[in-house]
Amino acid sequence: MQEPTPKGHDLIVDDDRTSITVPALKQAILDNLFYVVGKRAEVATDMDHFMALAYTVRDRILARWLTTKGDYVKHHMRTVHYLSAEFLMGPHLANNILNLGLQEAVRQATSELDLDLDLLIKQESEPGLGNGGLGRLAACYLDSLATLGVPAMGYGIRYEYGMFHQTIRDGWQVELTDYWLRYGNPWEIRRPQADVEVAFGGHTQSWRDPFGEYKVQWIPGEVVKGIPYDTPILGYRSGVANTLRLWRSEATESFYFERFNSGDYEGAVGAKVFAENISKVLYPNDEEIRGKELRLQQQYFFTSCSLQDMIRRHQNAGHAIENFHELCVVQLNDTHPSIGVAELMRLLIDIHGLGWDKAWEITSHTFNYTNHTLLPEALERWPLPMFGSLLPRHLEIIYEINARFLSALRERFPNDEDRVARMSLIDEHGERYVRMAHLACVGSEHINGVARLHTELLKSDVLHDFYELWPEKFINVTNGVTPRRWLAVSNPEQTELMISKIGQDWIGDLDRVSQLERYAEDSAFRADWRNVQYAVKVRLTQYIANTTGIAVDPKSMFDAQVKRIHEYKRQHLNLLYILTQYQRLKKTPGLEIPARTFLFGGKAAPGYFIAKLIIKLITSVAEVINNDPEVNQQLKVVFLPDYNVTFGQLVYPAADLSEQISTAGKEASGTGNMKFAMNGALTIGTLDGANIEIREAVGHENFFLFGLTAAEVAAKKAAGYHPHQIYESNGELREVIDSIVSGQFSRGDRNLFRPLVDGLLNTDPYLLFADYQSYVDCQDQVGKAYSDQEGWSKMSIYNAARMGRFSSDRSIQEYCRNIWNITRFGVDAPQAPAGK
Ligand code: GLS
Repeated sequence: MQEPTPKGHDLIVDDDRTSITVPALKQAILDNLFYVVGKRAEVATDMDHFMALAYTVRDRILARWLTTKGDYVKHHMRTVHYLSAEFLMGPHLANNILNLGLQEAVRQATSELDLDLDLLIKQESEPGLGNGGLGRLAACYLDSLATLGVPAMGYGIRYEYGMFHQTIRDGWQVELTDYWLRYGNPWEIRRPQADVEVAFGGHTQSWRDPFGEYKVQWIPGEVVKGIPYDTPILGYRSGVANTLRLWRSEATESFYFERFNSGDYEGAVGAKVFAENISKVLYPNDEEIRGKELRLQQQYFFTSCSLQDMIRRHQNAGHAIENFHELCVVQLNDTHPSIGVAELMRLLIDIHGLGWDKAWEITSHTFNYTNHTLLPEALERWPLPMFGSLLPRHLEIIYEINARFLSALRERFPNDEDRVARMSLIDEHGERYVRMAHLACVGSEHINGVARLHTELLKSDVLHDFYELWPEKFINVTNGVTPRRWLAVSNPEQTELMISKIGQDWIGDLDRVSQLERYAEDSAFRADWRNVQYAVKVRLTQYIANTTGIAVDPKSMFDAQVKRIHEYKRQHLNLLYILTQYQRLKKTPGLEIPARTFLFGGKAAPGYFIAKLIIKLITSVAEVINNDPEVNQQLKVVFLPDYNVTFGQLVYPAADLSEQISTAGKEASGTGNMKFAMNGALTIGTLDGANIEIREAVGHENFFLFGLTAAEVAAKKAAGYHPHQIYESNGELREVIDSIVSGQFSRGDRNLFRPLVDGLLNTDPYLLFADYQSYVDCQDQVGKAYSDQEGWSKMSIYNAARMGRFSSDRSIQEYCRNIWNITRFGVDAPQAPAGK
């Protein structure tokens, strides 16, 4: 079906209905409660009131949204399309209220209605449509794009079930389904008139047309429908609202009824199940692929929907298909949507009748590819037979792209068949695979890593051959995070203190946070800073008591490691230090160390046994330590279940110390490291990912550095690494390892943690033992530094004041300038009404 072209948008203005005065807001909440939710105030639940408030806020976004859309079309603006299998948006309400500038008005309106705004905000179930950093980065980027007024659209999948919920039973992770849509989603608008069809399977037919042109037709085995659901993404006080368009898969009536009517009832139901399955559930694996067919179906489904939609909108706006790449730019968020390269070729050639060369010119000037990981297990490859039976036409196109690419390569590097084999889009070593990262590299204008070290390692290692061929394609864009959600929304106490000294411009322009620096030397300000941090810690303390029953002391140092559980992130290195301290305290009761609360949070992929065992070890160590009166005044260990965006908003502001302790060369960037430091936490970390740049920005003296560098890690591995020797020679480490093996933390069971310990003793692929002593020494330094509260506060303020560079606004400006060639933004954007 045709989506109507926007018209009449200039007529839409803020009217009486969407006024932002307190009386109007109150009336709107009551109206929405009655007319949309269908409840009277006397019987309405907190959830009903949340819904009424969310609709009230959404009503105030709509005019901006429709106007923005209309303006982009009217002014023929080059538009970024951010294609991502994951968007980890987190709850919208508080963020939208902030971005609209309605914090005070909404607080007053709700309070006059006897409603507790904070309680209503907590009702929102978060759209957890992502695993971790990659999906959350996409969400931060959408916020910045709208804030900067960049014409942009996010495209992804509307998973019916998002990231699983984690509970802990008997110390183990247990996964529960995430029914995030149970109560409905007040932010999205279903747009069935803009549906598209996506084909799978079947076969192709080819022929020569009367002019001798080679033509191909794909006769699919299945066709499904993609229905878009649109969510407005409002910029911070910019008056701009971009669109996040997520696709849901449904059965096409024609396919379904044809089979039904011909008596093939099972086939009809099967087709429906096939269709609906595609957008059913998010794969809960971060940085790992398993060659699952459904995942390829998901990737092709949303990529095809999005490209068809882009072409349709381009043509509806009156533009010729030949100019597609001039107005449309696509950013591939990792390799997940990289099938788009072959799909755009198919659409341009088979559907829009262009020749190969013109289609390739358009395609190779449309796409850009962001790589997000160096882990070899995350480089996507699809077994050729599976790929060919699901996407037969795309395989043909990929063969053709490959043939042309390899022949150019042979010309450039004659007699270098090893290089040709390494770079081919098809992996021919043993079982044959399609290499998606290679498809993305060949089809993209730019390729970027997400931190300086990461980009350098892409160039020197993972994508070295492509770098040698096309050095000009490689660019670094260090990640950033939005200070709106990660400071202004999540840390109102610190925000208020900052505003009292340096005003509020930094929320929209984080470079201005540097004005805070001069207060680091002001002892009265430092006292205020500490008071604020204490209040925030009390908030988290209450949450911990309510969710885990564990009493922690807000005066103790909050030492936090929250992120996915993964061996390379080394939560177990953190544990080795905790156990070292435990042994020391047991040997020397009364040992003077500052009290510390070790906070862990994070989910393990359901099939990742060692990661799950690490969780079990954390919870087991916690049980022993927290119940040991000899140590539990100085040490506490807490595993906080179900770590997600909502919960991150509680943890980042409350941490004193941020653990960023991955093996150097493994964490592409990290973004949690930025959220912590912005909130005034100090970092203990390796020279990995963005840690390196954070350390440079905040000053070496305000960062706790330890461990091997990426180059040293590589050299050590190459020289032959023997963890067992380190175990033999390091007394403290040996005692710690022996205590785990002895069953001390597993109720006498000596086998429970054996797989973990044996892995460390025998191979230790992430070099925990090599970094152990350096980490322990550094942690001891942290302890000493914390004892000097004045000194610590100074370092904390310097951290917060020097994080301007890590705003996602800076990253997006770099993408605009260096990758997307978008310079005109914000120009025609309508302005938000003044006032708070
Ligand atoms: C990741 C990396 O592991 C993170 O270091 C990075 O910050 C993030 C966003 O670029 O991407 N890659 C991935 O597959 N999951 C991630 O979190």
